[in-house]
Amino acid sequence: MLTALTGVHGDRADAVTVAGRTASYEELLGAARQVAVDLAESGVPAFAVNATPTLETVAAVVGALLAGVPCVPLPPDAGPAERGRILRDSGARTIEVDFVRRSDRTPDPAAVRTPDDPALILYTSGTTGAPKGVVLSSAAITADLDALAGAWQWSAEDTLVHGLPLFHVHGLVLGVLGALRTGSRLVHTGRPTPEAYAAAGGSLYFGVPTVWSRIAREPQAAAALSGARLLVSGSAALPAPVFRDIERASGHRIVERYGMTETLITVSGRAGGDLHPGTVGTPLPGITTRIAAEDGAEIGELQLTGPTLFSGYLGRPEATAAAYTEDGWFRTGDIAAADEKDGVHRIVGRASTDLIKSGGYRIGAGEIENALLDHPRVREAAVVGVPDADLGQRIVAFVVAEGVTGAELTDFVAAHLSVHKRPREVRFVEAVPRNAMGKPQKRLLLDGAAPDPT
Ligand code: MCA
Ligand code: AMP
Repeated sequence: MLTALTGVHGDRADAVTVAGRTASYEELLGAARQVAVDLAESGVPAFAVNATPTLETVAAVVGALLAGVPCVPLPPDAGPAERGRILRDSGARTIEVDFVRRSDRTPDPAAVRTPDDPALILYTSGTTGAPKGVVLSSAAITADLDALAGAWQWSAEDTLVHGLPLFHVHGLVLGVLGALRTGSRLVHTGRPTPEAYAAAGGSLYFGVPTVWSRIAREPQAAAALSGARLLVSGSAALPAPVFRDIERASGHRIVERYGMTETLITVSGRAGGDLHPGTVGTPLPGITTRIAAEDGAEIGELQLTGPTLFSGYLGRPEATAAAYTEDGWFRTGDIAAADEKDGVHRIVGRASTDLIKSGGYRIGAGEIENALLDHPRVREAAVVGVPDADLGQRIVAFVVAEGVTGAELTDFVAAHLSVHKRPREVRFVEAVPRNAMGKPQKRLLLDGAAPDPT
C-alpha cells in the first residue's frame, strides 16, 4: 500500500506536510518504523491513534501498517463516552508516538499477515445505538486507491491538498494513504479553510461539500484554485449552485464521487470526463451496482459488490449479515438512479431519516438521542437532520426536559461524544409524538415545535 515509501519515486524533501510541518519519505519511514518497533514490543492487539492533524498521526498509521497491527483512529476531540466505547469494543491501546525518534529496521510481524487481514478499523454511525467498527483490509484499500488513481489520473506528479479529519475514509484513506500509494506530494492544511486551500498551490484538491461551499463564498479563494488540475468532492451531496459558483470562479467542474466507510469509494466522475452537477459518475472498475427499484420505478436502493468492500463490522456478525441482501449485494441505504444510456449515477436521498450527514460527517440520530437521555434532566429525546445551507444537514434535537438549557445540552453531547456530533439547535417540546408502536413520529415534530427558550 505504501508504494512511495519503497523509494520508487526517489526521496522528496517535501513529501508530506501536515499543518505546516514537512517530512521527507525517509523521515516518515524512519518515524513509522520506530512506531512499528514499539508496537511489536508492546504486543498491543490493535493500535488506537489519537488522530490529530499532525505528522505523528501519519507516522502512527504507517507504523501500524508496517507492523501488521490493525489501526483504530480516534477523533481527537472524542469525549470519555465515545472514546471508552471505541477502546472497549476494539481492544485497541495507545502508545506514545514521537516524530523525532527513528528506526532503520522494520520488525517482523508477530504473525503471518495476508492482504485480507484487518488494516484499519474505522468507527461509523448506524441509525441506532453506538457506532460500529468497520474492518478494512489492505486488499480493499489498495483496490480502491488504484481504481481512484485511474479515474482521476492521480500520479506522483500531483500535489494533493486537503484539510480533512484523519479518522475517516476521506481524509485518511484517500487523503493520506492515497498520497503514499500514488507518490503524490501531500499538503494537509490542518483545517480545511478557504484561505489554506487557496495558499497551498496544489494540483489535486479534496473537500466535503461544506468546504467547497465555503470556498465558493470567497471568490478570491476559488479563483486561486484555477491552476489546479482536479477538484474532487465527496462524503455528501454537492449542491448544484456550489458546483456552478466554483466553475465560474476557478474554471473547474468539480469531480463528484460517492462512497461509504463500509464500501470505500465505489462510484466516481472521471478526470477529463463529462461532469454535471447532481451526478456522481459511474462505478469504478471492479465495482458492480444495481438499483433495487420497486416495479416500474426509476429510483431505489443502491446495492453493490466489488473488491473494495469491508470485511465486516467488528464482532457483529448479525449486523454484517444484515448489511447484505440474500443474494450477496451490499445494501448502501442510499436511494439512487442510474442513467440508462451512460450509467451515470445520481444519489437522491437516504432510505432512513435516522442517518444524518452534517459537514460530511455521518451521525446516527439514535446515538445522539442516547447521549441526551444520559443527561439527568432529559426525559425524552428525538433527533433529526434539518436542511442547512452550510452543513448540508444540521442536527436538531427535540427534548422533553426541565431545568436545563439548550446550550447546556449541546455542551453535554459535545463533551461526551465529540464536537461534530453536538446538536446545533435544541427545541423543547411537551412530548415526543409516537405511533402505536412507540416509534417517534419525527415529521410531526418538524411541523410544529417550540423554539429553544435560551
Ligand atoms: C463550538 N465548538 C465547540 C462547541 N461549539 N466545542 C465544544 N463544545 C461546543 N458546544 C468549537 C470547537 O471547539 C471547534 O473549535 C469549532 O467549534 C468547530 O466548529 P464546527 O462548527 O464543528 O466545525 P466546522 O468548521 O463548522 O466544521 C466544518 C467542517 C467539518 C470543517 C467541514 O464538518 C469537517 O471537517 N467535515 C469533514 C467530515 C469528513 O471528513 N467526513 C468524511 C467521512 P476550533 O475551530 O477552535 O477547533 S468518510 C465518508 O463520508 C465517505 C467514505 C466518503 O464518501 O468520503
Ligand atoms: P460515511 O460512511 O461516513 O462515509 O458516509 C457514507 C454516506 O455518505 C453514504 O451512504 C451517502 O449517504 C453519503 N455520501 C457519500 N458521498 C456522497 C455523494 N457524493 N453524494 C451524496 N451522498 C454521499
